[in-house]
Amino acid sequence: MSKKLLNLLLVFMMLAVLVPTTLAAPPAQEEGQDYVVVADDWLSKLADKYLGNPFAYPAIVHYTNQKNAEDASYAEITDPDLIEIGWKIYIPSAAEAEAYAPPPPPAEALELADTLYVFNWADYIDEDLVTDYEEEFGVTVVYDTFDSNEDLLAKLQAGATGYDVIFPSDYMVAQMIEMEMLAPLDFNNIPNFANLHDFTTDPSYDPGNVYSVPYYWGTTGIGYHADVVDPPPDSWVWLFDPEIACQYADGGINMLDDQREVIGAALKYLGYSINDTDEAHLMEARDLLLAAKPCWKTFDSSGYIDNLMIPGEVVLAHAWNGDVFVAAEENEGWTYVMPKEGGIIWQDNMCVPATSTGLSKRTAEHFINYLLDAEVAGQNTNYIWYASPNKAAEPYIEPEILEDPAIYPDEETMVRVEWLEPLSGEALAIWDRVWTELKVE
Ligand code: N2P
Repeated sequence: MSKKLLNLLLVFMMLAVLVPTTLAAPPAQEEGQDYVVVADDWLSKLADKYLGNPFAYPAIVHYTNQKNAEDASYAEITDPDLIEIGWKIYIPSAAEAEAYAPPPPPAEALELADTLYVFNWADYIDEDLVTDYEEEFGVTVVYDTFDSNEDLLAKLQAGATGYDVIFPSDYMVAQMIEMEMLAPLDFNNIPNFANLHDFTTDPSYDPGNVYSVPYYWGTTGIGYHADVVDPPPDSWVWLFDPEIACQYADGGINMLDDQREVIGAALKYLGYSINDTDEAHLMEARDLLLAAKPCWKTFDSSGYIDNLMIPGEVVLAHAWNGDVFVAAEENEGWTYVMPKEGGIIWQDNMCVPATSTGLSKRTAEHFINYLLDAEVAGQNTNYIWYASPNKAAEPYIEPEILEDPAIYPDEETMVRVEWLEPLSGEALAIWDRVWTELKVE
């Protein structure tokens, strides 16, 4: 054999050894198994098949660097060039691939104002929720309270223009819409609106909820301490008939510092509508109120819960239902009744004043959305004891609250209650006059 031929044979023999190695296909990939990378092209075939399609089965190809045991860690392959011969590749099973949750894309940074100015009724939020909001979103909440819808309106009209979220009741929403004081809301920023009960949305005071989102609803009636007020009241006579009311003058009677509530209750007691504008009826109500006034201790709608909590301070109160139950947590014995003549039903709302714009308005809507979160709204209800319009919150609300007909009124009570309507012009002037007389006398 010539030397040439021998060389050729040697080359063939070498090829015979090498070819099966270099041209070998990757092994049939069985799921849930490790494979050691033995050749570059084997690897690149695998990579071609699985990389670049990271979320499709069996896409999660993991590797571990076997050469450096200390550094042996599994990770999703993102770059086949990083992998070398000798590394171990793991192909997950179908179930593993399915269970694999890709990390969520980074949340789009939410830009919010540094400070949010909130104007609400007193004792009408679990303050921990405000603190939680501040901590979670890095917004400082400046929180002020008002006594009544008229107080809220007067303060805004007097130039308190810095507020971003306000909480007017039904009729005041209608009035503020009419006065162009509210901003239309961007519901893209309030997806939790979907959590609300249908019967609380699209109200007559703001058809289509263009400007308002329901916050809480309730009734106005009489709170009494059962240890002292016996028999239990069932009528407004307990507050308006001096013969009865003055028996409790020493124990203490509190009236709400709220003209629509006080005059409305007197009209109801007299058998008229809470929205009556007949001057003779209003004079009758004025006389009734003036005669009963000496029996009362205070007009207070912001601090009265605290007084109800102090034994011996107050025993009878013209009251919003939830407040009485908050007081009862501290001073057992307080309970609430809707007088047989009927009373007032209301729904309070979250609105953005027209003066809040840009990032402030965006942040106001973000805060409104936060308060509509099911868990947040549930926690809030358990704290303030008012009926929540939030259907999704119900699993988080104490059954004791959900099942209490004094908080979620039964049908028999619902037929006796009336909604307030906005007043204007001459009618409003008479109401204002009656109220002023009552307060200054
Ligand atoms: C809570 C006030 C309830 C608001 N203290 C009545 N509209």
